[in-house]
Amino acid sequence: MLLRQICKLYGRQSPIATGVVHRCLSSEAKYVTVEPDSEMENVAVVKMQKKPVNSLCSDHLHQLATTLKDLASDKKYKAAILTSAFPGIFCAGLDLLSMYGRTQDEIYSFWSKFQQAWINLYNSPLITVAAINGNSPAGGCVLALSCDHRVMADEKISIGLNETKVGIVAPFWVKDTMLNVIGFRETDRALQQGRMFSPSEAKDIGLVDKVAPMDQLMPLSREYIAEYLKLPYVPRYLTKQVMREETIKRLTSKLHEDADFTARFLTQEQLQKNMGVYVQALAQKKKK
Ligand code: CO8
Repeated sequence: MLLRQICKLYGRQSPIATGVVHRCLSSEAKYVTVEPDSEMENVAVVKMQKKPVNSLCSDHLHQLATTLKDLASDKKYKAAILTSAFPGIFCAGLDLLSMYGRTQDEIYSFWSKFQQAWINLYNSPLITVAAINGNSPAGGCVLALSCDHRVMADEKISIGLNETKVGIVAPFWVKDTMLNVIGFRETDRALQQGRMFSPSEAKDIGLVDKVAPMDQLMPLSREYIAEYLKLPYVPRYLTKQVMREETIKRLTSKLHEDADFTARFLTQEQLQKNMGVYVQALAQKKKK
């Protein structure tokens, strides 16, 4: 109802009317799969498979969070490769329709799932590699940046935090995640511009570690994991946690404030209007 009212207010067609919203409301669908790697012991392959573009709705985020939590306590696995079941798309980021035309309570709940998925990935004791086999804007880039290592396909695809272009602002912990990988100067520039990087540009600034043909993503991910498996496992992961604990604590000490701020921020009238324009432009893209 509220969504319809908002769309009416801005003279836009409701996503509910178009049927797109229902795609994100199904709680039965399996959006994340885990399989043992076919070639390497102790390695789990975690695949996102939410059609059409792996956008991160509440269910998808929740499934990612629980998968990562389960893997962390599963003695069988020491490493995970995060990738997509759809070559060409790694992950389209947060589900825009979970932020557009929603109530503060809905956004609060959605945001809490995003926080938890990020914490479980960023803080995972496993050796984590993102095999970026497709476009990776915004939340997709956050997932990749939260892994220990990134290998990106040498295709016509891009990666980056494009929030300013969507009309929103990256939260402090997303900014920190990027900052910890590429440093202040590049993060400052990339975030303000909402810049998307080609694979080679991303490699140049250290946003990804390797660029390779699509069919080399898995072998290169395994190569990195094999090197890290030679290290003593517990000291390695404790060191990883020491390196990340301040960044994680900054969020865990204010989970509620962050979700509450986001819920209020995202429901502002002007912001919703801008997001509506963006969502509409995306929907129109195909028709052109
Ligand atoms: N959410 C929901 N639906 C999406 C999203 C998304 N993020 N991205 C694409 N879709 C939908 C499209 O609307 C389209 O729907 P339909 O089939 O009904 O027309 C369908 O997916 C396919 O999209 P495309 O035709 O565009 O597919 P392409 O393969 O040509 O392109 C891309 C794929 C590159 C992923 C392209 O769709 C794209 O650029 N999407 C937008 C991505 C984006 O801007 N994401 C930002 C999300 S915001 C976020 O993650 C913020 C994190 C921090 C927020 C801070 C808040 C305070």
